[in-house]
Amino acid sequence: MTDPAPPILIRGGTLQTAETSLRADLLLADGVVAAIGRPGQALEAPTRAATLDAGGLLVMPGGIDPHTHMELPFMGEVSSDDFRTGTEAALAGGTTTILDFAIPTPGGSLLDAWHAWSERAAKSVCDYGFHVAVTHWSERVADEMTTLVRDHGVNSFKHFMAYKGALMVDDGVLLNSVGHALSLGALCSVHAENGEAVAHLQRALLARGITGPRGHPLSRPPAVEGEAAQRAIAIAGLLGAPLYVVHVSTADAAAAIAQARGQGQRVFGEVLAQHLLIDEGVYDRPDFAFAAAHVMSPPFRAKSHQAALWAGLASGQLHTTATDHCCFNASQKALGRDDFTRIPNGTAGIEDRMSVLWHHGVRTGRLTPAEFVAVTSANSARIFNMHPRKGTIAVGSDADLVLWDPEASRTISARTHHQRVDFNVYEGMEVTGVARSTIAGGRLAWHEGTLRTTPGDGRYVPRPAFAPICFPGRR
Ligand code: URQ
Ligand code: ZN
Ligand code: ZN
Repeated sequence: MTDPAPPILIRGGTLQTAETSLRADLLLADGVVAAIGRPGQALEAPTRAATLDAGGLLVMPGGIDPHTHMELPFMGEVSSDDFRTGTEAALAGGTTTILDFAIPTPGGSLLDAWHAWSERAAKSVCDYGFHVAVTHWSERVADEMTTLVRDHGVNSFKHFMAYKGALMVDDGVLLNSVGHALSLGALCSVHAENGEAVAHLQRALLARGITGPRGHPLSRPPAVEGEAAQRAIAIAGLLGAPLYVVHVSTADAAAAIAQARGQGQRVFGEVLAQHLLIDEGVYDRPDFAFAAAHVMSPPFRAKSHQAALWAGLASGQLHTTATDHCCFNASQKALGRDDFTRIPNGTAGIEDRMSVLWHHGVRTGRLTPAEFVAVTSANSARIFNMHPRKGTIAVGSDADLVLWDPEASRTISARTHHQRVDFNVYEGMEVTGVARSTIAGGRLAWHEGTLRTTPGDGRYVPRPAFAPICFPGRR
């Protein structure tokens, strides 16, 4: 752990949170926000303070990416960004906290997984937390969930309804796990795809000789997600438990969430920046490497689904944006050259989420700046019980900030990105909205194109359980 950073005085910026916009100076000290100036009143700089000129810039809460997979062992490979390189890329794009996933081996210990991921994440350069995956059910799983909530700052548990034979859980596991998590004041999330249907369609496509990447979306049509989302929502509703649906990619699932919310059920939806901007046409390219680079689950969809996702974010029926950053190089994706079901699933995105959402969200009028902060930071902080430590600008909040230039432009490319992967799904996209400086834990970690990080600067963020009276799921 490096020495504490000197105080930083941020002058002349516009503070933009999910609630307000304010022209004020900001003083950071000892890793937290120490003072917020009165509008138009210059804050005095203490001795030893560094000063950052934020004239013309927005000062926003650092982005929170609630869905990443650094160095994940998956489908016979390990995702290529580790916790150092992946969090460096996060900072370069204005993200200052990630929530990754500790995933037990099949039938393995959740606690062992949490310890294994904790060791891997120790080299992070920004703050991090873990959702812990439940991949089977037993009394030991229940006991370990209890220990993780009470002693390890875990308040969220993940369930994969897809990936039959690997991570997939059945309804029985979901019922047991969601019910137990509710008693602990913990929130459950689901990867909502019907894994049995996917396996069935995969077999049928391969039997017809469809082995290329085009088979991937054909084996996971929108109905596969819509059915699973409805089923998970029904199970949570039976138990009176809240639910968080990760990487909502279809109008089908978005509608299921909106309908449940309209009936008073506490369901949250997450949208990947990639699904908002990239469509299923990428699988039509004859070039295996290009199409395989886009193999992720859920797959990219027809453009009509993108409109439903944007509408969900603007209307508040979908709540967070993430990246599911889980990248594999071309040599790794080639594992599935003769069989699309063997292509490691996943794409990168952690470095570009904020810029693509500013460019395609705020500059098009789909999102206001306040809504941008809500969906890139504040809502994840609230849903996973990190607010107001994270996701806002308040005295005592972590000094996790991004100095955002709303007018600067950059062209996205694998040739220049910091993600340790040889492909960028946004390759060549010119975006307006750039992180000029990123401050993490009070340290100037990214400034004018240069990273200033030391492995281990990032800290584990324990997230307390919800008290029963205020638990978001209780009617
Ligand atoms: O399903 C996930 O979220 C992980 C395994 C990343 N891969 C993916 O294709 N989304
Ligand atoms: Zn998933
Ligand atoms: Zn994921």
